[in-house]
Amino acid sequence: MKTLLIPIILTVTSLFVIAEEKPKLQKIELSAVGNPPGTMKFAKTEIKATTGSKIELTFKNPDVLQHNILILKPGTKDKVGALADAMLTDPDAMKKNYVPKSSDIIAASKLVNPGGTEKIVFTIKESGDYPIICTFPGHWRLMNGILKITKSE
Ligand SMILES: [Cu+2]
Repeated sequence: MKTLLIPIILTVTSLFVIAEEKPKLQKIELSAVGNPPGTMKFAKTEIKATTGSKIELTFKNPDVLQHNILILKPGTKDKVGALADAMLTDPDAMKKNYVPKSSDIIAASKLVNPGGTEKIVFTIKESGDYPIICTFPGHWRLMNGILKITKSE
């Protein structure tokens, strides 16, 4: 009897753990400024999420220009921005969606056409201020913001 009970207890316990750890999806949103056209800014300078569970960021582009959206490691905005500027001389830049190659990039969208929407999904483990930039040539200095990550409860 005792040998039968142990597997049953283990099964019940593991089911409970699965239910507990089922990650919730954090849905957040950010738009480019569409009015006035060509402003080259995000509609908010700061958006928020927490550590641990998946973040689904919806990026909307109501502007007349193409834009993308990148999430960077804290403190790397200028560094990745400089790499974006350097892409002006890269004949494949368009094919790469103007996303430079860098280990400081946590997530990046495709180039989003006027009126378009893109979703990026990523997870962040540590709290901090994560820069958000558009790396279309010349945009990042104006088109930037912060994803503020705090510890999940
Ligand atoms: Cu842009």
